[in-house]
Amino acid sequence: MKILITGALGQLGSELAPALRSAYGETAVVLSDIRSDVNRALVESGPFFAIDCRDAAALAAVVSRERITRIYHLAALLSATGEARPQEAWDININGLTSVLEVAREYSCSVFTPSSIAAFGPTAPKDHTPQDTIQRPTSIYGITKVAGELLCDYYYKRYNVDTRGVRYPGIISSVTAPGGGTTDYAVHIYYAAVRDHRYECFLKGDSCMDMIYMPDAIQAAIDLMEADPSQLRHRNAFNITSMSFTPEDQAAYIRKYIPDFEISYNIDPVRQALANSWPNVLEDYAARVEWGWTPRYDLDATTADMLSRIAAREPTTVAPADC
Ligand code: AKB
Repeated sequence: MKILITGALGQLGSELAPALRSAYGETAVVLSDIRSDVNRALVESGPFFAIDCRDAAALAAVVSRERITRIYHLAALLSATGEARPQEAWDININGLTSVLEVAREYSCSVFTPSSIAAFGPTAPKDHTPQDTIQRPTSIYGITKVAGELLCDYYYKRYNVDTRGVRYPGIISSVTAPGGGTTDYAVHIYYAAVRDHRYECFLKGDSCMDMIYMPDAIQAAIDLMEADPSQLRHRNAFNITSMSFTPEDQAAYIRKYIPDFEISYNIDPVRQALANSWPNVLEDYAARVEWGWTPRYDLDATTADMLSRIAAREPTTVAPADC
């Protein structure tokens, strides 16, 4: 097994890379990203190539030289950045994926591509959104995610490329901050809680969305790619969720550890509209049955772990997790 990660310096890639190295071996994971000026420690931790994923020739050269057999294609623009730069979002998300799929076809690689809760729109059922239901997203990011799911299925059916993916909820993590997403608030809130004991949220307090903690997000990416293909009725992409909550709910859990924590609201209409158009809570039965998806972290466990990790790096008044 030899793995290439695109977008390796982003929120998911920066934690997936070490997890894949510990699962498959230090030399088994090659990293790439359009940038090389961030996270120098990761860039210098092993083979790294500064590649724009839209450049299929550059990608093919690395895949061929490094004898890559699996690609985790994580490079993408997220929802809020997408609304600010829709043409660029289409270009990076769709043309990047197309070049990855073409290279995978030529060099017989399997491909993991994340989709998102953004692949659903306001006409999908809001609660317990089924695996297979109407997908009419209203954001450019969501449109690229639906098109990407279909494209991946097409490459599987037409060219037998082993494509698989999950619809990620908002990912909560403490290593690399997310950038340009709507669910980013759910990460920022923990940093602000530790630093300032207060947070000004850009979404309304009752905006409900699915979330997942990074260890579960990584486990899903590894387990799905290791799953027995004969058990997969769906491929692109599986609903998964660990928890579903509002900013008010999250603030209440933070108060268990930081009793004087305060939340206030200054609504960003663009991100509010995105959040309003997405599900409240996904139904993830297909992932559970077809490849054994079982999340470990709920909101309480996520909050305790996030606060203690951030507090370990910053001066803090966070109470111990068992108080
Ligand atoms: C975003 O908020 O854009 C992403 C997502 C839900 O895919 N975190």
